[in-house]
Amino acid sequence: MFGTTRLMKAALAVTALVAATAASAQTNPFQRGPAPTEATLEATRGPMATSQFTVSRPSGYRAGTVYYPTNAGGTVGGIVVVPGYTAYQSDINWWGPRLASWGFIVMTIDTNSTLDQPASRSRQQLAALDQLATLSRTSSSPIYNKLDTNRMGVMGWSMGGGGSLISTENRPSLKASIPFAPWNSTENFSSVTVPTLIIACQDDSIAPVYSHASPFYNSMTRNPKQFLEVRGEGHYCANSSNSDKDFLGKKGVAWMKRFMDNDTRFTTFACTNQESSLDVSDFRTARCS
Ligand code: 856
Repeated sequence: MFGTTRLMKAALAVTALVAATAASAQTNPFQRGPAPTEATLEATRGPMATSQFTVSRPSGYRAGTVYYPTNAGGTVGGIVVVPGYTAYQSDINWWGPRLASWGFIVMTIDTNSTLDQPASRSRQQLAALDQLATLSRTSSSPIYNKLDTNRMGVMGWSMGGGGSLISTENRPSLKASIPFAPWNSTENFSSVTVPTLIIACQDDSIAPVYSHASPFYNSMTRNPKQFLEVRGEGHYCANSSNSDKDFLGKKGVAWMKRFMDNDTRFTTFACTNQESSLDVSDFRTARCS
């Protein structure tokens, strides 16, 4: 009664052939959205629609806002962005919709105390990543079944950038990291293997490049890495308040797409410097391809 008929077998064979053909045309299972152009990467929003919600019961950190794509066409990677000393989500939250609209689930957080140091900021960042994973397994959550919990990344400003560097030391399974204007009390991040884009602010007097971003970058010897120094700007150079976000958004999105999605359509934008020296005062990179 339940035997497979000759017709059903033929239909199954055709289905398998179509699936195999589709798979050979699309070999990267993590690819989401269209191929980028300079113009689309520099635009205020990427190709996907986004929505957002407040985390109702933050676990291990004070508060969180989740930005997510509503039409990504599959699961996406997750990123937690941490602000700096005395700072709040509003200082860094422009990254939320910018990255989400290219196909990432992004949580910006407030820390338990605004005075928390980098190591504490890292612990809170990892707790927020873990809660993102939990939310993606919770049927009542807006991100239910939308997150690929194997592909997670970190970002942070100032002491939150120092925290992001510590997070990659302690959780090498992370896929990508972008500390901006990072501050930390020690300079050696030689154990980091996670692909790391450090955004430095040339005229930073709070986390001076020569004693923070630059030595952090130079200490790393094992990972794809990049140092992008924004000319003529201070400690807030990659924050919500900056008025020149086009190339920073492009670089941030490209770095995350290349290393969290393994999407080589973004390699040129991720791995080379295409900016005018009027915008970028120093550029270094290694093992990026
Ligand atoms: C905005 C990091 C000795 O260290 C400092 O004075 C210091 C100040 C600020 C920050 C930071 O996270 O800035 C974000 O306040 C270190």
